[in-house]
Amino acid sequence: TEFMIIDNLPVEIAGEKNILDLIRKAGIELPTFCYYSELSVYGACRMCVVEDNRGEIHAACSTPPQAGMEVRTNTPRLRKYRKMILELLLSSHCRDCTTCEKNGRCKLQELAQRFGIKQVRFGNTFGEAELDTSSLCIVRDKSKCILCGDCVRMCDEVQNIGAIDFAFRGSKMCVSTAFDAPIATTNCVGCGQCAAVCPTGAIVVRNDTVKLWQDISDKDTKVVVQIAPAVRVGIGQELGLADGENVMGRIVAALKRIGFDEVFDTSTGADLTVLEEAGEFTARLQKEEKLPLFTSCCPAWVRYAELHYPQLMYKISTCRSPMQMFASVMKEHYGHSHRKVVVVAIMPCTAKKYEAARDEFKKDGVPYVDYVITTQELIQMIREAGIVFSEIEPEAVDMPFGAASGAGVIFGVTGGVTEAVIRRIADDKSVSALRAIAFTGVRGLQGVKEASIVLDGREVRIAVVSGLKNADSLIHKIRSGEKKYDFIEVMACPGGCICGAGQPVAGREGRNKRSVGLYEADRMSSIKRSEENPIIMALYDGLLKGNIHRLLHVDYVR
Ligand code: HC1
Ligand code: SF4
Repeated sequence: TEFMIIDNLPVEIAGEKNILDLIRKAGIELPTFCYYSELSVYGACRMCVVEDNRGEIHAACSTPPQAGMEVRTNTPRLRKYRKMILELLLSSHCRDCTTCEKNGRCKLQELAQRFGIKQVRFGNTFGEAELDTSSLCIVRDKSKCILCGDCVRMCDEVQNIGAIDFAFRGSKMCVSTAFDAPIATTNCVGCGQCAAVCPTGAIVVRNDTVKLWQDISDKDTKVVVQIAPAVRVGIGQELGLADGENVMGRIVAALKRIGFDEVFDTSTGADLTVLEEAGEFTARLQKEEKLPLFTSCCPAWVRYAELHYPQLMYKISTCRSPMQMFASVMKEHYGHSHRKVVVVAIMPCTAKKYEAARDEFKKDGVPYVDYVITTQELIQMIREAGIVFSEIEPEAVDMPFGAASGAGVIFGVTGGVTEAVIRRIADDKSVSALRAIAFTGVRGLQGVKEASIVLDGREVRIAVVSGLKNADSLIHKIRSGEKKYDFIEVMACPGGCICGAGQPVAGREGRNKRSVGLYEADRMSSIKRSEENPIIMALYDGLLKGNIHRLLHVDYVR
């Protein structure tokens, strides 16, 4: 074994790519703005500098570990250096912290506090706020950008989109779209992953809570809400509970206190999606046509396909996403209410804001989903209402849609949609078959997974991808003939919706916990298969009769 000496202590080198990872492994939280282990190393912010025993300074993120090397992470020189960097950043940064969307979650604010910055020795050079509010998903403000490039690398390296890049040089340098066009007019798909990695308020999730509060307090409006699968395991950490803990019951209770009239679970909508998608898939298998079937629940993926692979659109499932299926059912069900009915969806996702606004999902110009509120916005609403989340008693969702299967809950993690569909189409309905499905290869947070099952003697080949670059590479392999599949699940966010940009940001450990939390919720649920959900059966016998296409499907190909 090889060691490095970090602050006088030996630390074993175990395949770390750089000293930064090694230092963090040793329990020292070295500050960074521009380092994400999943992205390429940029080495621009210089906050992670360390000093070796000869007095030389190294950026820890871009220095590989060397056996016997000795470094210190906190010398007077390094502290001075870091303060200087922070002051320079602050001098060119709009500092309206108290009214900033990122207030309390901003890395620049956090590090300024941590390093005890009490004054900025340089004159302010920042200009006016430069807002781009063209997108329904995110808001950009160039005046808060610190040029770490995290958004640029995320958009290009993980999502294969490249909607933003560095422009100009020197003091004019900024992150920009091509020709500075409004972001909504570019090939941005709204996944929001740029906002998830942005350390400051330069890219934030669009906040739609102000108008929603008005509707909630309006006596003549009935406000019906659905909660997405991933939200229940993504919210606890910020509200005094454990990350990944399933806190669905508390969310329901909090929403009731805030004033929502009826509270439901999007997993119920997911059960509808499973039945429809499984039916569609088996029909295509029988006719051997329009294969592979691509899933359609992720609006960022659908947008990506529209922009880059229009010729593949006919292979995308015609199923509306669970959010949309459920919303259409709700609007139909409550349509006769004497009050105005507003449907809210609490989602881990920024792209759902855009999905809700698509023309396909409107009736007489009015969207089926009136508001999409992200997990982050819900946290803010809960705080604003003064609800002590860790102390409220959990409550159950309302009738008449108050049941969901475990299959519907696991939709929130990559592979979940696939597993839920396999449960539906598998010939063997035993408990052991259920367990075997979990081990086909569909579980796990890897970006690309493959599985295969046998249906009526035919091998069905399945791929599960998350991250749009992974999706793109897979499509290339299919085109070249290297790969062949029948069913492909695509989620834009690496790891699936649990890592949606509307959720509080999670590290690798947090993601694992969220994933475990959803599978645990499935294990605890008394209904495992979507077709066993009595609500779904009642819907097919009632409201959905003769309305299946109108309420549950969509034609993206025009
Ligand atoms: Fe998702 Fe879905 S799983 S898309 O990731 O199919 O957002 O959670 O609600 O619609 O159910 C998101 C999550 C969500 C839909 C479902
Ligand atoms: Fe939204 Fe989920 Fe798609 Fe991410 S993976 S863009 S959270 S639907």
